[in-house]
Amino acid sequence: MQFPMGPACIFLRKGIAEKQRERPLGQDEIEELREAFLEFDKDRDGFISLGGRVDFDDFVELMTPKLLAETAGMIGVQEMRDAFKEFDTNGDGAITLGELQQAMQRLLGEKLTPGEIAEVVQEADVNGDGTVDFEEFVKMMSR
Ligand SMILES: [Ca+2]
Ligand SMILES: [Ca+2]
Repeated sequence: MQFPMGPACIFLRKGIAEKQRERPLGQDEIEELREAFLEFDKDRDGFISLGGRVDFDDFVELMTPKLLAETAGMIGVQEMRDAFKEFDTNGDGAITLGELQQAMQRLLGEKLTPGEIAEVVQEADVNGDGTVDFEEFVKMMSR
């Protein structure tokens, strides 16, 4: 049976990636854009030509979706921790079958059967204790 680890993983990643895509740009990302902008703006008049005159605000607007899409694929440790917390609702450091099922429904609108949930946990549960801890969660998400 091919289900459900692959598809489930994609759902999980998609959930996180979508959250990433909605976030505002960070200060370092703005700085990065400013540097890129200055490289284009050779005569330093505050405008660059991208098929028309573009000032820095336009440039940020233009580049933001691209930048967010790029970073959405790279899920950092902080995002992993946040995601893990969403699953581990009682905060004991382990995701149980019940918690996973609730989280899938709440976060992703996916109604998996208990059998499917059990398969997800079984696949992720490297040490075989029946729950998914943070380390196992990270491994599962990085596949
Ligand atoms: Ca828990
Ligand atoms: Ca485990």
